[in-house]
Amino acid sequence: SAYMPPLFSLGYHQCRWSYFPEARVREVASEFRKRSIPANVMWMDIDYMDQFRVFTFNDKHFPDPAKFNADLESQGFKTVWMIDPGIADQPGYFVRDELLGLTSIDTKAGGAVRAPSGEAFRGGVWPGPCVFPDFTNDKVRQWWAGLYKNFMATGIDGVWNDMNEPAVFETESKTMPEDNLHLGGLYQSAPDQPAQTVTPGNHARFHNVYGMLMAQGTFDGILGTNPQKRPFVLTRANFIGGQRYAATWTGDNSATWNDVEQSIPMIINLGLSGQPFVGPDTGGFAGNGPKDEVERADMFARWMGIGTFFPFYRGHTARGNIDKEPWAFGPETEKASKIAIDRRMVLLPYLYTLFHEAATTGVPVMRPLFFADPKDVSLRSEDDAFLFGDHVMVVPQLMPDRSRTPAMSKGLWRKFDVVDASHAALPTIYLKGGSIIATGPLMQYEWERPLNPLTLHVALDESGKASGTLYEDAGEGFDYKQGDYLLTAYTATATNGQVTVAVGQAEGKRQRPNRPITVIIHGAGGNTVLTGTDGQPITGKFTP
Ligand code: NBV
Repeated sequence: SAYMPPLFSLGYHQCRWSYFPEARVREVASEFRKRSIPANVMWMDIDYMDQFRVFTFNDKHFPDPAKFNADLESQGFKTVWMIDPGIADQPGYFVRDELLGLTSIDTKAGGAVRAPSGEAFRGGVWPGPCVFPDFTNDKVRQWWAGLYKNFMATGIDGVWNDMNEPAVFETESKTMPEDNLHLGGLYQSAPDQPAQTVTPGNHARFHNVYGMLMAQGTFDGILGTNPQKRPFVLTRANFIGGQRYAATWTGDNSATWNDVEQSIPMIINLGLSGQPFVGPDTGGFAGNGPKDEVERADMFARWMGIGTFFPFYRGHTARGNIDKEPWAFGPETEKASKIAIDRRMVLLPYLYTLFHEAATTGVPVMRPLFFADPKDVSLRSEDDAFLFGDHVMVVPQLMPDRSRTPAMSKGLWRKFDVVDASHAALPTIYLKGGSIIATGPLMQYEWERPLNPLTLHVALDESGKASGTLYEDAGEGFDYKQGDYLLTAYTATATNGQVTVAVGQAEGKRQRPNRPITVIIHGAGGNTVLTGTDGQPITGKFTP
């Protein structure tokens, strides 16, 4: 099943191709804090490298990566850096020499993917002619994993594997020729799984798994450098099974209404295909967006607004485009974007609980609307409105110029919000009757404060009952596998105008924090707010 991601990776990520030199990254990061717009992670695209050679740093633009990472960390930012599979074919470059020098694997090509001649295959990518690690071989993956030791030692928190289809510039297919040769070797999907032997074969056979195997090698490498931490990897190419190693994004979309709209079914379909940790380039990769500036800003705000509910939430855009940070489109769009990201941060405890559900049962984080009512055929083709877990229905208005009304699930749904502000560009959200979801304090980055105070949003069903769970652990590391977690089922029961909210069941060895709770009952006649202490029943009168 899917791996449990580190909590920091569920916040908002800011990327572009590329932020450099480092002063620019620092500037963008500081701007988030100055404007009180939450953000957890800053991303380094290919221009941080020395001549696009992976595992190197450009000393003019990033002269001291360790200091740079530490400074960002002190402002509450994690950093993710890109690593591509194309290795510059330049004698003297250590990664290339090591790869071709793995002659115990193959005397002619070392650990590289081979052309039919048996020589290492050469194909052009960013650095010019490149050789490519043969990730189908376990020893090559091990060597690859080892490269992360010095790299991660600079304080890097996560790795972005791009171009791993693998992309090759000058072939007609834009990838490797199908008759290239792969080594195969031993394959173990996880340390507790038996090793299988994978026979050698041509690229046609391995093409679809190349990216996933790269992500696996990367995951193992990061884990090897710090076994106490959960690796974060983002990959462009992935395969069924890859949810154990990496988040996947949907690649190079465009800043068009079509692609805003398409991002929803794409994420839903990836979720249904077993990949829960997925998201698009929010804001659009190719292009600046519509010519008209008002429409352009509106599109950006709407994209940020749905992004709140995507499992992976990252702003990104291509080289040469206008700035696309939340404040780049003027105060109105900045306001909408801030509310969108604020919502995300407040919803983190619920989102994290959904990831726990995905990791234990396989059910996706973002779900098609028909999951709410499989008998209602009108929901089958709905792909604007969607479910964020079982309890929340998200109804966006994506096309301001067209008046499409998304279908909605029937039954009891209470319109609600988790922050005190609203904006017309943002989706309307509904809490399902019978549900309780947990939310946290608004934080600028995820580890700023513990989950305290806790807020429970409650929508009672027709019989006056509601329930919902909260999963908590350290947000990092693997102690949860030894029982260091707390899974709480909260229940609400109403009789004679009184409601009682209590802990129904709890599981796990983690101690319940001594924390205040605010309960918000979302009734048809208005909201009722009750307060108390977690672990103790909270009772009071309420407005139905
Ligand atoms: O590394 C540059 C880009 C990256 O920003 C993008 O997200 C990837 O999908 N990368 C592709 C290579 C250039 C593509 C034109």
